Amino acid sequence: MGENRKSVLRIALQKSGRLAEGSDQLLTKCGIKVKSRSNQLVTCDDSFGIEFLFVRDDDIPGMIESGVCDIGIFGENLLREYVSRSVVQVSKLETILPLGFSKCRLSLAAPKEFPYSKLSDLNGKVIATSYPNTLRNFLNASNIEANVVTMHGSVELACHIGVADLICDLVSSGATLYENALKEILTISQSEAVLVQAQAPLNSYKSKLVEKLVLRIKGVQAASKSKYIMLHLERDKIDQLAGILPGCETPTILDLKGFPTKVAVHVVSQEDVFWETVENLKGIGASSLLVMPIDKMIS
Ligand code: PRT
Ligand code: ZN
Repeated sequence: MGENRKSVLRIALQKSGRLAEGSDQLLTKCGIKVKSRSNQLVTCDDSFGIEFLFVRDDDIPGMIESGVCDIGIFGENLLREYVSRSVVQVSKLETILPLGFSKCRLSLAAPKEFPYSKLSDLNGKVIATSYPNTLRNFLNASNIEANVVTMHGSVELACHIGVADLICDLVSSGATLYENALKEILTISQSEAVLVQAQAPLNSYKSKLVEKLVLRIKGVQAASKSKYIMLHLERDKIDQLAGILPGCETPTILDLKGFPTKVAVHVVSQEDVFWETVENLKGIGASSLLVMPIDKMIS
């Protein structure tokens, strides 16, 4: 391990697939430039001191655990499967932060005609999945004896080709299940992209970089949920704002020249502002309403 490895934080990202775009977008919003991933295995952003490693998502947990890279972004589903691969379940990885994209769920699904009313209906059945460890854990915890068949891809075809009675696969919109005449019968776990590191501590230089990255990600996450709102309102209606706009306990109140009973209110709402909120604001007489996105939010 050379000097260079000590002074550059290495992050593993999925080369291409459902996690790649979300990871790039998040890092870009954090001011980190992810250089082209098309032909290169490794690129870097010198200004942040970070090196990117573009690999298949399945390789990322092992690379973090072995110290080939320091942190990585992949799905919680994969983390769960990786840490439950041994009977002892000793995790050497830990989630630093959930990232809020690539959301999906791991669900059991069966052909439409499969009679299902309770968990024990799964006893004696064959279930095909790419997540055998997670599934076995679930079955054990539920006292179900079923046979697990591992498939790497095209799991949704398993029932039709006679490999299994049910499948256990990732679902997001549900379109794949629908197209294959399958019905979702039970959700085993929810998943989203997560930022992961090894449990073993990083050197202080790298820890500081991770801290800096986490602070930026939290700033981006807080900003994406929040909105900056400006409006005009009768002064005696200010107290009613808190009931309509979550997180607006400390609005900035400004006098409006020529309108002694009215004020201009500037406020950050901690939640997205929907049309219903706007209509409720109009309901207490708000006018000149402006709802603006926030780029960064650091407390
Ligand atoms: O090549 P590499 O190994 O890196 O990629 P991959 O093919 O293993 O993974 P990829 O890119 O398909 O998914 C990466 C991660 O995205 C997964 O591990 C999940 O954390 C997350 N994710 C989010 C999903 C989905 N949504 C998803 N819908 N991963 C897979 N799917 C598949 C699912 O397996 C099924 O085939 O999409 C289909 C279902 O989608 P719907 O929308 O029809 O329900
Ligand atoms: Zn993969």
